Amino acid sequence: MNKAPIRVAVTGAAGQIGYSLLFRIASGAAFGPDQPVIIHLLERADEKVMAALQGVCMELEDCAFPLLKGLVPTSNPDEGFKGVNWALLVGAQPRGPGMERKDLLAANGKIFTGQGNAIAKNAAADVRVLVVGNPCNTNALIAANNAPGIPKERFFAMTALDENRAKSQLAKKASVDTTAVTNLAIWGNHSATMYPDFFNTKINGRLVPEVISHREWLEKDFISTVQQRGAAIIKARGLSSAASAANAAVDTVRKLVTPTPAGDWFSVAVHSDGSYGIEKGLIFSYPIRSNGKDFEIVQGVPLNDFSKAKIAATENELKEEKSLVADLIKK
Ligand code: NAX
Repeated sequence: MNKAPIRVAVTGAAGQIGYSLLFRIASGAAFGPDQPVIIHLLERADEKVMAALQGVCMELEDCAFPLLKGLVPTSNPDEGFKGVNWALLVGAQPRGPGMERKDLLAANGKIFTGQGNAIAKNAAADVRVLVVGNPCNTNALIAANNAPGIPKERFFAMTALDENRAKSQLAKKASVDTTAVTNLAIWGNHSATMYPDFFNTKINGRLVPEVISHREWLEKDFISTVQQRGAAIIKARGLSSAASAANAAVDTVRKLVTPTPAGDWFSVAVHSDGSYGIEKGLIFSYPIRSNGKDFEIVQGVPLNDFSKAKIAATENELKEEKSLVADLIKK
């Protein structure tokens, strides 16, 4: 094992997603089985929270993970992001029952301006940032616009949980393994407007509408099940998704640092370059491919009128969120 350790910051490290995510990172699930890691655990400067964070660190130590080369628990963003190659921004105020994401914008805007700044000041030159904390697209937009010197293409927001949820629903309906489902793009915002494009998704290499003939189920039940899954889990558990969200963060990192299998794509929200007519600069989920280092937005995916209308709706929501945080976005 000759690789030098990379530094990975996780914010909200004492929270429920953190409690799953940190152990998966330390085990090698995200960055690979031969990649040592030093984990920076950033939390709020609150006595109780910092005590809980110490407990998490003790448990991480007690796993004796071979790849874990250091822990940096802190409430100081400068220390939290010092020299980090990846920053996973999980910490935010989670959505509770009945709370709309727009209510969260104001509360979270401040966190992400500060963290964008601290990342720009302290992180390694190759830093990449994945925002999980909701509303994650707009939080990523705020962080990216407050991190001078870091290319905006290095900021991502997580839609892999939506992709995984959609894959599972389709696999269940078609009675196939989830691995049979490929080319599933989530378009737009990680919110109830997000569009899981089943028209271009494949099951064992065949387009979904050829395999699942129940069109009404696809256009209505499938889409709304995926869109409302987060709310359904809050209702059932009394808490928002945690282990599945951590798993999706691991999937996102792994897919960005690993070449995408030929012909396939995956979902993550990235800085829009105007592809598919989406407003430039929005953090928008697209079909993405990676060569293990850089990513590209897959071009030429056919979109019918149904898809175009859904994508326009989610784009409009992101434009609206952007307008609500306009004062936090530097020109
Ligand atoms: P928790 O409330 O369990 O944990 C959040 C943690 O963040 C807390 O420990 C809190 O002290 C910490 N925190 C708050 N402000 C901070 C700051 N400025 N710096 C560092 N730490 C800070 O929430 P959890 O269930 O872990 O969820 C975290 C975020 O993920 C929420 O915003 C949630 O809405 C979001 N999610 C995003 C998903 C996605 O697919 N993008 C899905 C799951 C989840 O809902």
